[in-house]
Amino acid sequence: MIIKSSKIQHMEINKLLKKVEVKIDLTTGLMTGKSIVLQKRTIADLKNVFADEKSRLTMPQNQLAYEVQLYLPVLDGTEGGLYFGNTTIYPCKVGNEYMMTKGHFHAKGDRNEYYLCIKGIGYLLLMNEKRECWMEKMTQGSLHFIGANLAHRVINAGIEPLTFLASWPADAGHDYNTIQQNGFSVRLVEVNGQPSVVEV
Ligand code: PAN
Ligand code: ZN
Repeated sequence: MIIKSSKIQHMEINKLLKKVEVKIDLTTGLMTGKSIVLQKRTIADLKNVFADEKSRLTMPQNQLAYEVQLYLPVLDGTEGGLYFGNTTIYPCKVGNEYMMTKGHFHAKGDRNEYYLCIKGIGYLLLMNEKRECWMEKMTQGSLHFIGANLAHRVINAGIEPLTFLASWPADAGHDYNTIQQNGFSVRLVEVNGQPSVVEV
């Protein structure tokens, strides 16, 4: 409907409005919307991720380690496309090692990514192709830019779930094999109740 006010013609805003597909609760990081994909990683899925494989095998194999919500509005591999997601890592240790994501390089090494911490306490572990590692502390509101050719993994070093949002190019792809075979060159373990780095 066209509303006439003085000489300017106004159009009802509803004519142009399209439904927002996804909403994010910024207090929890949870995403809602019809096109959200859910990925769950259990203890069983994390074979050879932790140093203490024996301890992992004694844990309930169906225990949830972390889960990911994904919004994938374009086809996988679309050049110029962007993806968005969240990850929640539940607090737990395997042996004395903190719960963490598998970690990966992007298959297209020059594709970058942002992580934004919503809640919890942990570390973003980064590793370059020379296997040099460094970390950034993740706390509510911390923003992390993951540059080219960096493997990335998030470690929950707290006692609450750690949730972060992420956005990355739709054609980045995920190389899990390199980390599955060689791991990162450092691990984060708990010693006397405190996080401590072990070189591998
Ligand atoms: C993230 C990760 C997510 C889970 O969306 O995929 O946090 O970690 P893993 O993929 O290492 O299991 C991302 O980095 N996408 O590129
Ligand atoms: Zn990534």
